[in-house]
Amino acid sequence: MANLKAWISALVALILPVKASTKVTDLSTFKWNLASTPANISVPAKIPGAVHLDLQAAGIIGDPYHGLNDYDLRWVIKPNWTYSAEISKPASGASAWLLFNGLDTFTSIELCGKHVAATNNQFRQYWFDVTNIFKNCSGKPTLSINFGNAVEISEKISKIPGQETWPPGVEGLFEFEHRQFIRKEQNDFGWDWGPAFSPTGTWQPAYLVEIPPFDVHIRNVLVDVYRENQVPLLVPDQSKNWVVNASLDYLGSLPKDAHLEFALFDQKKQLVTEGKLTNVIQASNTITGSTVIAKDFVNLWWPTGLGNQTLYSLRLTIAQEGKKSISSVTRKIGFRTILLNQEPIRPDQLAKGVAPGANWHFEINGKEFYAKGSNFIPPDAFWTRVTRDKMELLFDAVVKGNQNMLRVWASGAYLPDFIYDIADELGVLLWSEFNFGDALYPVDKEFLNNCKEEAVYQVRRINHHPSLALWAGGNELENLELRQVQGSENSTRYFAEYETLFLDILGVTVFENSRSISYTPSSTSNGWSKLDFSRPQPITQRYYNTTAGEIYGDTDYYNYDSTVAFDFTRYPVGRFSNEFGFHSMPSIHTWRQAVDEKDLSWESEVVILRNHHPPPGGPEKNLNAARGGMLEMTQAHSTYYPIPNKTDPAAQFAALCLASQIFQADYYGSQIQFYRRGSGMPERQLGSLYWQLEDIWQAPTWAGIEYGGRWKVLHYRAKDLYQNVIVSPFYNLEDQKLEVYVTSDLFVPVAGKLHMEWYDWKGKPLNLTQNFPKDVNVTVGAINSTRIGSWNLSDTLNGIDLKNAVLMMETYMWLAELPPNTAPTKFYRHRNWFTPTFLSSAKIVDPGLKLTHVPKELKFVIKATSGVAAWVWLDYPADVLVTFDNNGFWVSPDLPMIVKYEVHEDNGKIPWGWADNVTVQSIWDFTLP
Ligand code: BMA
Repeated sequence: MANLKAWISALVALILPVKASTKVTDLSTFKWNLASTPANISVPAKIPGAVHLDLQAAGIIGDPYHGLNDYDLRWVIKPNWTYSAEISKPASGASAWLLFNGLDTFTSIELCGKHVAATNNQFRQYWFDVTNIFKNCSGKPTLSINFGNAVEISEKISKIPGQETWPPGVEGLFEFEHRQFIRKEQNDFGWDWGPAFSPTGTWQPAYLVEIPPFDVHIRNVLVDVYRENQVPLLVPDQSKNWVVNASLDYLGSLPKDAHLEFALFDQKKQLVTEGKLTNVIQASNTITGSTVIAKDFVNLWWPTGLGNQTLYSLRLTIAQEGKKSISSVTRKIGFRTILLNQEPIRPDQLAKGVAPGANWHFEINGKEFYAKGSNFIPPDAFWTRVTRDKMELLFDAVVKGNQNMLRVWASGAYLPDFIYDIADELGVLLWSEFNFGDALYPVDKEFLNNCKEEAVYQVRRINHHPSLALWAGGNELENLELRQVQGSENSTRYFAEYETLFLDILGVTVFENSRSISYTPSSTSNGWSKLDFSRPQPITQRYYNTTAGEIYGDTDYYNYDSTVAFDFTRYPVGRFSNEFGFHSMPSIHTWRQAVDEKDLSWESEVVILRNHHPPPGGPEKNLNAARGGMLEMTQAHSTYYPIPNKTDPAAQFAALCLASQIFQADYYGSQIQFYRRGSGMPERQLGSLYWQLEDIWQAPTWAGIEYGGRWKVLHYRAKDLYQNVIVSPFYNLEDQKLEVYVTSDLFVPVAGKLHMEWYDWKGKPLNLTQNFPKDVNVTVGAINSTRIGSWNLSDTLNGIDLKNAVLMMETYMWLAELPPNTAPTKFYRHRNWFTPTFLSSAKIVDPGLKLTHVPKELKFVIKATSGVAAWVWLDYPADVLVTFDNNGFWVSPDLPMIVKYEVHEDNGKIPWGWADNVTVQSIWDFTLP
């Protein structure tokens, strides 16, 4: 019987010509070997992978993140490394292609002993027709990819006669020099928060593609969703229908009469609409078409906190009239407009008190909103360790932290699609950047062509994600880099070169491919001064041509003189803050992942040398520089808080790490409140993105989330201050004037009460002789702030010891414009605290903290039994990852704090009894031995 079946199907196959289809084989499925002749090493390997990780897996090197391996493993990148595998031979009749989505960075590729190609850009997709090589290949085909030493190659390129040079200091030098000459993740050569491994390997998937005649393989997809008549950088008309423009890049060849079909499905997989795309054009292995979708057919996509994250699946099919489909592909899309509005301040804005100048804020679906978030850096030096699970955990922390936008910083890498997918689903806007930063770049033809290819691939790949908020050309180019060459001998040339790369190449690439996304050449800038869409490159930058009294652009702010950290009169007044910060230590638990027990000390050279701020400035260890950065932290926390002085060395180290985190959180908190208050000030400030969300490794950095996922005090403080409605004190140290503001970023006004109470440190209410309001009725307009009052503290606290006074402020608000006879259901409560002196000199007392675990309700209850507790910190053991819904808070005896928790499973195991090892402390504990 079985034989008969086989015989029949063989006969059918003979009679009916069955259409062969494209076969894609993931190159990871072959058995790879990694070898270096000079190093005399040959080990099993992985693709995608990295040389360091393969050597670690084979036991040749230890954990690259351990101790000072950042320096000690430098030999690894010296020799060339070859990945090789025997791969399968394609079926005859098909054309065969090698397709690489990411090679890091300099390779020479061979197949069957024949040279295929050389590559030199980590961020390009490469594809090679290897049909003929296979045809002439006798025996088993071996594919080998030889990786060169990027540090050495970049140096050679820098020495090419006639190569561009810049004045000293223009290239931000971290560890290895010359990163601006090569298209490799710039922080691979070191950064002030990371190591310099210069990783190498196939960092993205790679494929063998076999394509039969008249078939294709789609290698990249552009989908652009915009409102009819929409022009990038200008306010789109929300009453218009949607245009969906799709463009598929393919390998193989298409018949001339091929067309494009589409089908749009909602999240329940129900068909919304389908049809043929119109205006179909075929050119250079790309097929493009578009359609109009009626605006009422679809729901909008919104960022988290502002609405639903409605996604649709768009299936695109290349088909031929009367015949079967040739190939099809699906992308998740969302319907939204996102604009970076840099238009001049309008008369109606001026009438509302907005200072003249230009706007610089984002608008989602036609609405201004307050962007709350931080800066995203590469979450690992080795990208193949960045898993979906880890990124889901990180983005969960972003959303729980009340952040709606991340800036994907410019000198790392373009994010893989799975991270954009997570952002699409959770509603986290990703301001994305081309990977150029803290340097000026060459503009020779080859370099520009290379950048163009990179930009075309990345812009087209990423554009369909509704989370994509912006493309920026690079990091700190206008506010830092050009500033350094401005007025120099070759100033005009440097500015012209800058415009060539960042406007003519990168800007034009965005505009050629996308009508939906705004572009700005530099992360921090004064914005454009003119747009002229009759030119392919419409932007004229304002640069430094500013008028006194007017406000433009976004700001960044770093000041390592911590003595002025809380002087808010020094913070920049701009339309948006895209960077600000100060470094802090990770917790002792995270340190333990990377350093030996004996090194758990502030004085340990291992700990000190893992501090890269200020950067070592070269490949050698630089203890002096590193000590400088450590001292900044010491000075900061010892100025403002009691100095830990514990006898047990590990306890002392843990306390110092925590002290540095408390300063960091306090400092960022002060700035976040200042920027948010700006939404109701003449600057009409509409964004706060602090530096930086997360860590690349275990070290002192600006991060709010440690490597491994543990939240620092900062992430909790930012979560608290990124709530919709907050109450904030602003104390002017010079004239002792205290002002209190309530700020809201809701789209509609809120009303309610503010309760304020002065206590002494024991928690006893103070009897003020002067009038100070206890309960105030408050209303705050949509995305606005309201000043509650202004008091001179020496008058208000007349006769009271300033060191023994604490002010508690609490809002209790609801939506102001409810329909008649409707009771509010949602309340906006926020508690905040103020002390007229720094805690280092305040008369703090033992607050008598009591911690109770209520396992059934997944919560802890914290009581302060004998005084006000400042900066209460719940700590948990190393072998588990826990996040609390609040931490780093203050508690007074009148109101216990309830803290809910979530345990994040690691390998499905939660250590039994972890909660018994949770501890509670406050700033008071620093005073204990
Ligand atoms: C800015 C950023 C980063 C840097 C950070 C901390 O310069 O753009 O380049 O890591 O500050 O110094």
